[in-house]
Amino acid sequence: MLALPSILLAEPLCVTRAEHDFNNDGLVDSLSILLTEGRRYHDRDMWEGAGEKYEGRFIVLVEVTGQTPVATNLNRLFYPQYETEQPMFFWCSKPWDIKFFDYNHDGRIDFNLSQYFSGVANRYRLFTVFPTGKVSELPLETGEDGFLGPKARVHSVETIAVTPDGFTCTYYSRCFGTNVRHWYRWVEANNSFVLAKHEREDWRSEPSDLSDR
Ligand SMILES: [Ca+2]
Ligand SMILES: [Ca+2]
Repeated sequence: MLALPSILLAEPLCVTRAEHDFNNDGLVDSLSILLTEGRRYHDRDMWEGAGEKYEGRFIVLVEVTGQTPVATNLNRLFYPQYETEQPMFFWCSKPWDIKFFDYNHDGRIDFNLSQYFSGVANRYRLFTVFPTGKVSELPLETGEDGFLGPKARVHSVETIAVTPDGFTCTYYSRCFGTNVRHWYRWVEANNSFVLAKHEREDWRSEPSDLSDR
């Protein structure tokens, strides 16, 4: 059961929509995140997650030209470690786009997506889009909970950056009182990313990738 007020919508609400040619046939396809059950409202409670948001049950809908659209339950996709569907929300005070990269360099496009984690970091996962429209996670070997990345009020960012063998990201660690940068490397044999390196960055000023977007 979803631990949120369950409000049936007359029709799904579009949280964000992006275009890409997922099956490389020269025709543009699309990927949308849709709210299918829940609400759009202004959370005015005094906490770091307040603001205008969509909250409830979401799907990722991939529409590949000429094929049947494929819908994936996003609440389950983002929290696969739980037996029950977990609540999710997306801020919407300003529009945001899905950022596409090929994180594991296999020729198939991927994207990052995040959820609120704390006042200083978001929780991210990487997903890949198959030519059929299926969406699945690019897992981390030790990352049952995904990985921490930059705080942002948009839910997909360019600062989860591609490297020659994987990706890197930075977030502020309250534990260390400074920014921490992680490098993840794709291991084909394991079909997952492994943490290859991490480093503290004792920056003197507020870095740009920790500001709200
Ligand atoms: Ca296409
Ligand atoms: Ca890929």
